[in-house]
Amino acid sequence: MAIKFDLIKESKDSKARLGKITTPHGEIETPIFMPVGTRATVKTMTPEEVKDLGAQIILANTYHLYLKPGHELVKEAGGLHKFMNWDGPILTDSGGFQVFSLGDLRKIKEEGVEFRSHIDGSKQFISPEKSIEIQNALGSDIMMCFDECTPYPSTYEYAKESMERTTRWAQRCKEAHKNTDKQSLFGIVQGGMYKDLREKSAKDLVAMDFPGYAIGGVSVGEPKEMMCEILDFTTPLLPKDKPRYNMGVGTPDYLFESVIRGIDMADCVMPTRIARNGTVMTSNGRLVIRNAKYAKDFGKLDPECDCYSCKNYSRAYIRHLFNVDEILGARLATIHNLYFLIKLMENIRTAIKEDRLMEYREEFYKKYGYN
Ligand code: PRF
Ligand code: ZN
Repeated sequence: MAIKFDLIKESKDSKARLGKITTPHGEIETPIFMPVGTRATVKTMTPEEVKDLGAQIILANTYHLYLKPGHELVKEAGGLHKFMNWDGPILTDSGGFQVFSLGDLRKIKEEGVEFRSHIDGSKQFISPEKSIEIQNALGSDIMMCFDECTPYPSTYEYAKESMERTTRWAQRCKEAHKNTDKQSLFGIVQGGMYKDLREKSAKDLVAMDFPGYAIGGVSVGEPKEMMCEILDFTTPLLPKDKPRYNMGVGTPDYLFESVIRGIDMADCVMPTRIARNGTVMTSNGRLVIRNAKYAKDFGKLDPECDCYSCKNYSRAYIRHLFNVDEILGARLATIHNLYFLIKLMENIRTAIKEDRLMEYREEFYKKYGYN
């Protein structure tokens, strides 16, 4: 097996866990937040900077790298780690989610998904086997099964057919995956908002014995309480001794709610995306740096933060950069937002260690302005 998961501690007052994932490119402490580097770059950051922020693993996307520059080129470069100069662990999403986000541009068949490239409109086809071929060429440490993220809302009949196809695709992914000693393939539980479908999906995937499991198809527009209910129901169906991943989740409240329900890994484009629009997360909630009220604010983005941006630059300076469209503004805001979530997860791990996660959550929510 290419990865090893050590369960270090289970909380008494929630389902939160502390763990360690050992990959061929290093160790990951869980629960972990994974910055997103869709096209083999965490936008605006060098890999050295990403590492210095404390990131232990990054995510890249099969779909985007398949279209450009092509997985064969990345393979020729010596794999994704070498191509992008990131020597830490990498997780690749399968392309399923990205292809399904194309809406009218795609057609689902048993064999795979036919779609038109969002770049040049060319006709493309990704099957479970193709997704694995691409991810094998990229050489990521953790690969994901090719799945359908069932939309919300969906009828029971649609969610059932979609989940059953995802399970058949998972079997095909497993059979297509040859590089098992260097790359670990995770299964993805689907089933929409229907508990019996979630149960069937989890049971069938667990029988296939994947080295880790994602809970897919949540945080897709449903109310937060519904995601929590699905997580509450689904995590106990998954093996304790394997990592669990909530895909595409990254607001502080969703991270807390996932971790207390037994989730070990999460990723999201949110921190890097909102940074480029000039929005930063602080211990007192979100702040839009372009706002006129920061014109002469010579304090830090977040008074409690000690990231590179907060140590060296003021709100007034960063606001100025955004107002004159200087790219350093996006870089400094990205550094801050990634650091904020990486630090939050570090604090969450410490709180689990010290048996005070629920208290820490209350304290954080009150200050951040949730509820
Ligand atoms: N499947 C895949 N990637 C994803 C999702 C999914 O269901 C989600 C939904 N939260 C985000 N990213 N393959
Ligand atoms: Zn900061």
